[in-house]
Amino acid sequence: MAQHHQKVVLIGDGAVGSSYAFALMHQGLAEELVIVDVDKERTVGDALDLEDASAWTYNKLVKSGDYSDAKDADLVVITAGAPQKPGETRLDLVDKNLKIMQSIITPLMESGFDGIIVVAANPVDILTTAAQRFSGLPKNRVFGSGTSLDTARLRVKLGQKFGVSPESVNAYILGEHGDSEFANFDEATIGGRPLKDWAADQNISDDDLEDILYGTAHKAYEIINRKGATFYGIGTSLARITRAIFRDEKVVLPVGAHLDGQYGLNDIYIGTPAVIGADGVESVIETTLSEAELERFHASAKTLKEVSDGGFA
Ligand code: 6V0
Repeated sequence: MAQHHQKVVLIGDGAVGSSYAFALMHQGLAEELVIVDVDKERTVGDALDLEDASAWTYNKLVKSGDYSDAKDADLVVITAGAPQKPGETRLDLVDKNLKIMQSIITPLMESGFDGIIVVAANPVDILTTAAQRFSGLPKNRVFGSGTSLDTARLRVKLGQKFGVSPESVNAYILGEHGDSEFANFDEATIGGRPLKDWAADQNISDDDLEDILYGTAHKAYEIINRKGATFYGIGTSLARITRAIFRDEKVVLPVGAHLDGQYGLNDIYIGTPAVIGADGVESVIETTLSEAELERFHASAKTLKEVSDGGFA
């Protein structure tokens, strides 16, 4: 594919944003990275720090900037927001972060920006809906990190349990990025063989798998209780998504995509596998789910709808 100057504007230079910036540098994923935050001094400091890293990694332009820099950006990644405090669920953050989202999207669109927006700030599915509605950009060009981090966590746990690389595990977390998420254990495979067959061979019961799901969904709390925030995992997931867009990979990744009838769900951003390429979400994969899994998907969507209908009514 012919390369043009690929430019990212990162909005939110906190723990998640700076981890993403660092991952981006190391993977040589963008020609230009502009960092925007209400804390301007921090972005200047981070750009200087990352500039030092560029000497040993890839020669890229990193700078502190503002919304006018988004005019010709290909991708805007939004990690700005109040983070989860110990004891707070992601949904508790909704009001605070909706206001922040509005204050970001207005100047972003005034700049003339016409690229792709990826949202990671929480509650991510709700804020992705807000980013799309406030921006008016096509739904395939606004999407969320969704269950990408959760799926990574699940694959790591299953890989450890079954003694295989996480890369060989074809399992997904679907639904809300939050407490109502679920795994497609009934349909998941490892090396093309049903995960449930692997489990039967190794005397791993459905309850054990549910424990793995619980551990996956609650891993954020485990990390937050110890170090106050989680950032390397999501920073790397965002870099993976960026690679898929910039290299037009058309790779299937779990993201927060807009559903339009898939799984019997309408007008909602929620975690599902999707094909990611230069146009953003190029298609949503309606992965096969068992009846029980589909019920969990609908319950998760209901939880989100209640919050987003309240927030946007
Ligand atoms: P942080 O370290 O407090 O950084 C947030 C940054 O946002 C700070 O630098 C703020 O100055 C900045 N900010 C706040 N308001 C604005 C604004 N109006 N415009 C521009 N910048 C602003 O938080 P952290 O980086 O830890 O988390 C950021 C967000 O990511 C939170 O909402 C987290 O809950 C969320 N996460 C999402 C994950 C996911 O899987 N999607 C995973 C982890 C965290």
